[in-house]
Amino acid sequence: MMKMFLLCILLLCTLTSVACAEADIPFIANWGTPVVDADTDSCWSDTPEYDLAAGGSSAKIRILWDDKALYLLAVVTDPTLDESAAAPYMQDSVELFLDERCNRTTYYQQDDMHTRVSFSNYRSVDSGSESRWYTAAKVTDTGYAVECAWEWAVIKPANGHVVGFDVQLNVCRNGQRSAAPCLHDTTGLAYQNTALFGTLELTGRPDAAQTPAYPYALRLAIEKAEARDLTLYVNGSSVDAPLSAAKALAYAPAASQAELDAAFTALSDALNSLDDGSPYTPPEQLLYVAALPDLMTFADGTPVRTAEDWAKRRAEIKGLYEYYMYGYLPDGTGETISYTISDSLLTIHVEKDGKAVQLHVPFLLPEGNAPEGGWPYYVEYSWWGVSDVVKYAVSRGYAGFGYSPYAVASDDSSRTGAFYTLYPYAEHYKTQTGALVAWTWGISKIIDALEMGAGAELNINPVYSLVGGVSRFGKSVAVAGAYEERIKVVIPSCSGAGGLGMLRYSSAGKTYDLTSLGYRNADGSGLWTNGTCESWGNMLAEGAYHWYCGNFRRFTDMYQTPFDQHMLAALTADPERHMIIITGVLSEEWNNVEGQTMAFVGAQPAWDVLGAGDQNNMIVHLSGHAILKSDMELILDYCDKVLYGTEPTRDLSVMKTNVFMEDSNASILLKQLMAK
Ligand SMILES: [Ca+2]
Ligand SMILES: [Ca+2]
Ligand SMILES: [Ca+2]
Repeated sequence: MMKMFLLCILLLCTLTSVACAEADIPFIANWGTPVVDADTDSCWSDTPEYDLAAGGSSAKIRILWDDKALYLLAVVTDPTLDESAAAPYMQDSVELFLDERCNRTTYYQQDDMHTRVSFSNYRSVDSGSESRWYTAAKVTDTGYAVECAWEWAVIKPANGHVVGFDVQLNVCRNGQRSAAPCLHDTTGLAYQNTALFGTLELTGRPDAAQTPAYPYALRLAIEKAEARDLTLYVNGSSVDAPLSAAKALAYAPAASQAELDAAFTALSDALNSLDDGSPYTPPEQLLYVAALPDLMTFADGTPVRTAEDWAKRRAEIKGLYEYYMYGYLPDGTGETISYTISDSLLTIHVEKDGKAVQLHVPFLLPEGNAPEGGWPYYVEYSWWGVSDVVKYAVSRGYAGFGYSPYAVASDDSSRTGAFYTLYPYAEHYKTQTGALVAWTWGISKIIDALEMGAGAELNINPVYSLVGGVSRFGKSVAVAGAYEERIKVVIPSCSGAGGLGMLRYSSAGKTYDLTSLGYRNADGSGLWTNGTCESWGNMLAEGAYHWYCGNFRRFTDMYQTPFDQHMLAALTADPERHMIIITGVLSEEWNNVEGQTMAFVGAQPAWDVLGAGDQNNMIVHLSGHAILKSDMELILDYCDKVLYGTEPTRDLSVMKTNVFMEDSNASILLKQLMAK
């Protein structure tokens, strides 16, 4: 009998633990308001403590809440405090995950946050608003402690409220992360999937509870103000008075919430009204515009009717992108460029202001006799050397280059690499060049070297340039098309958000009939539904914001942008140039597949006004986050025709229309653009 009883208990435990994993017994946050200073207040002893341990490090985690915020205390034991890696998640740090509405979606929504703070109080935000994430940190004899506040903005919290929740400890040494234990998630994928979070129940709020005044929003605004170089602004001194008033209040124990809020508004208004001397409105002050900005209408409402008009409109649009989204490409003034060629490597030396950098670009030359003027050439962004697609181009009589952008600008928020060595990233808007443009600078240097003699030595025609890249490199190629007018054939592939995916339109959740691409789903039909697209929030988050200029992070919403990405595509339009946009569909949904078709179609009027309508093209292939060989076959047939007059063996008209433009697939917005 006893045995039977034990067996039942054992079975019950096993069953219960399975059920727990699915139903989530919530973690508990009790009611209380600590002071966020990295010291353990007495109220922390009123709430449960949870343990995290792995890789020789451990943490004791507690959570409190009040009407204004969720609070986290992590007391960490770690013998080797390390922040030598560039990526914040590779530094000793604590991460908080919250799904305020507890939707448990497999992707991040607007209410979801993922933030981090290191032992030295370096804050990073992967999702969510940095203006809601306040932290304090201190190093202790045995490790470090962090105390954090996340200001509620989405929900009105109450007893019994359950939110999605997790905490992760990043255990690091020697620039490497050796472990990342999480309170609930065991997959390490919570950064992209909120369904993996545990849950947290808010409890203990007394009926008549009063939440003390919350000073941390104001303290964050003060930090933001103090980080600015106010001498760069025409009216920099206008911040002085609201900043001093804010500092007097933010640490005053008797300050009321109304006083703190008023000081916050005054300081924020002053910061948002700083005049940097540019002709542009600060991003924070731009109005929300839901409709697509019109490509062929000047900002003052005048229509664009002629090629001359377009040249002016192009300058107007490019100025907006430089200032608000990507930053400025230096014009090369003050650079001294030389090159060396050995075997299959072009090395470009650039000196400026006493600093010197080098770019190493491997290349392959075709066999046989070059056409008059030298070989045309294809440059592909790839950190992995000369790709098979480049080799195919070489077999077709195009010199091939494998351009490695990461040496030019590191793919993280450190703003390092050859470009930033010569052009340090700083606060003035002209020095805020984002990585996509910095990578473009490397392409410019390749063309410079070919023009100044490397082309003659290698028998390459510097004018006949094709430039391609995929994914983040596809974004950079789309930008390069706008910024580097010497690129003759611009080939951005799978560029998505920040590239040629429209900002104001997302194909997420929409169903398309892909029959004409040869697709059949399990039911035998050609219907396919687009999953998640890269979100606006993702573009502004840690891991992506370095692709853009500093001003871009000041937008709160995509509807504030004074452009949309058909306007970026249109900046390539030129009687002497060509655009070939590429995207896949299956597994490419992140890239806003129909949204890229809108950029292609929406740019067409600029090509048409220049009499170059045939030079705007797009390839949609069924599957592959890549420039496929089949794409390159079409592209090179096209280039042979436009560069040398060779009749193509393939039907090039397939690049003027695609599956998303079919009547049953095109959204109303796309149909409107097609009608222009
Ligand atoms: Ca404290
Ligand atoms: Ca959510
Ligand atoms: Ca460590």
